[in-house]
Amino acid sequence: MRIDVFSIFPDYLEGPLGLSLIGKARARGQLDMRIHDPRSTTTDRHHRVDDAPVGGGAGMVMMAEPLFASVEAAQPPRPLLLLGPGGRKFDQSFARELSTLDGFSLLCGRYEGVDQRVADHLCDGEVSVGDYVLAGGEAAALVIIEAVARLVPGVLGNEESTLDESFAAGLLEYPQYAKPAQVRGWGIPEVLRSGDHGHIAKWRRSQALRRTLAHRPDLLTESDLTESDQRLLDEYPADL
Ligand code: JCQ
Repeated sequence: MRIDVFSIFPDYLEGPLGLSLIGKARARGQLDMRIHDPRSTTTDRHHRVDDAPVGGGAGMVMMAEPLFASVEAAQPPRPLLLLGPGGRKFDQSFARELSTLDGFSLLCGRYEGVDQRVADHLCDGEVSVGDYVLAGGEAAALVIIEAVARLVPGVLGNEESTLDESFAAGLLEYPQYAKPAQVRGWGIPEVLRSGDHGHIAKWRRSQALRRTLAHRPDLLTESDLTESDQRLLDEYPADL
């Protein structure tokens, strides 16, 4: 998969994208990630990438021409998505969609925004990672790249994790424990040490359901609770 990112702060991205899962996938050649700095394709003396808003007002707007020039020079994979709070909300299903592509590209805005002609005539869409305003699109780009990269076959190196996740799709995760059995006086639910894998699976599902009902009821409308789920919630008390 090829992912191109356009940012006037390439150093913000190069650190995290060289580490861990993504860094290793890049080193193996499974991810072709290219970071472009629009400032480097400017031809004016001052390498200008932003200017005052036409019509007046505070702050600076990213100019169209340096962004067009940078994208045209790179010939990045499409879709080219602009990051900003006004876009389509990024979620796991959006991540899954992007993970099926041969590539895609991200354009990070900064300052008070980007010349509207970039959104209208250069980008293919706008994407938001949440209802808050960042100083720039770089942190949002990292969120998207990480969520997508771990879904690309071969990148995770542990295909079971995503398998389990899709089984429990739409629910929060069940609680996990590692040894030792006692940490500062706190133990581990007995069922997990029982060796009864049927019992363990049911307990985990009941916990995932309970957590989702408590913290994210929006993920679980009443109609999604099957009869067997209802029975599990009755069978397994909150604190086993
Ligand atoms: C992304 N949720 C918030 C900030 C303007 C394109 O124009 C702008 C882009 C940004 C950076 O992105 C975000 C964001 N998802 O703030 C302002």
